[in-house]
Amino acid sequence: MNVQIIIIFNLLLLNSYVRSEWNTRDYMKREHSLIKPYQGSGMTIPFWDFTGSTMVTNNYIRITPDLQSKTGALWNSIPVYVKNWDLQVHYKVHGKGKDLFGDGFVIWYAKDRMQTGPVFGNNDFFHGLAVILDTYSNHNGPHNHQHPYISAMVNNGTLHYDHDRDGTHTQIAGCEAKFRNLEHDTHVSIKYERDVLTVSTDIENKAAWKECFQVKGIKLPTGYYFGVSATTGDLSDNHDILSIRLYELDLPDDQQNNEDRSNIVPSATYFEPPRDHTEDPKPSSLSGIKVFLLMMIGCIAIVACVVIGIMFYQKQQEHGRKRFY
Ligand SMILES: *[C@@H]1O[C@H](CO)[C@@H](O)[C@H](O)[C@H]1NC(C)=O
Ligand SMILES: [Ca+2]
Repeated sequence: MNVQIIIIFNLLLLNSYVRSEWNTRDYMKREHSLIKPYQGSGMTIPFWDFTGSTMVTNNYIRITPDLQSKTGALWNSIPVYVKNWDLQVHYKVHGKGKDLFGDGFVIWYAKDRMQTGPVFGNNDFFHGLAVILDTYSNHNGPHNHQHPYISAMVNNGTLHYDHDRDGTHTQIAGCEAKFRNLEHDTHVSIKYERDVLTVSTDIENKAAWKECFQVKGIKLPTGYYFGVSATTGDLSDNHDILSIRLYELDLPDDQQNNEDRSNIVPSATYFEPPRDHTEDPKPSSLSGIKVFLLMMIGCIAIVACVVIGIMFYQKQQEHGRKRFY
């Protein structure tokens, strides 16, 4: 490649970058967004419905308060016909609990709306996408990650979200994200572009997106609804939504744009290999150090057996020789 081509190539890249930046701003879809001031006339929010413990104030929408056994939800009332989008949610999860808090909240792109159920306040066996911001680890076993944890699940109506395992068997990807009880603003971006789902966070007060995970091969139909739901149980937190912004991503030369996606079934090509399918350890479980010590003792025992065995064998040989002569 000669220098000229490289320069032209870079200019093109820069140009498309700038353009997509502009487009991102230009194509905010008001009917799928929630920005201050929230209220229209009276207690209603234009384009949004809410249910359960959800409370609308001037500065935030509180899906659950920091009280036990609360369930709330907020649902967009207009089905989404945008095919490539970026949903940016400004949220705040906070509460009195220092070590114990929960349960978290979910950002939905789902077929059914306003249905109360066991998955963070929404129905199980849903159709669509769930991005789960789980603050409480229900699974006491050996998780290989910490909470708070962000994961995604795609469901065609047949999969059960297993709360007791924090959904590890059905998640397509996830990342740890310490988004709770922060002084500064916290944001999450859920980008769905050409069947690639990218979830990014802005929780470090840097005004920049940091990728949490990216998964290819995600098929989502059009005509579903955006929503947010949250629950508290024995443990609680305030789950607040400050804004939701939906940007249409303009993709020139996109063949998919002509494809009818209204009747496809949600699907994911790649699933994370299931993690711990093992049963929960008994309460008097072996801690890591105990397991290590037991393994050490086991190793020493094996070595000792081998050494004794060899000595015994040599003794026998000596005996044999003695007898032979
Ligand atoms: C639904 O998803 C499950 C699990 O991924 C899969 O086995 C099943 O074939 C899917 N069903 C439909 C109708 O797509
Ligand atoms: Ca959990």
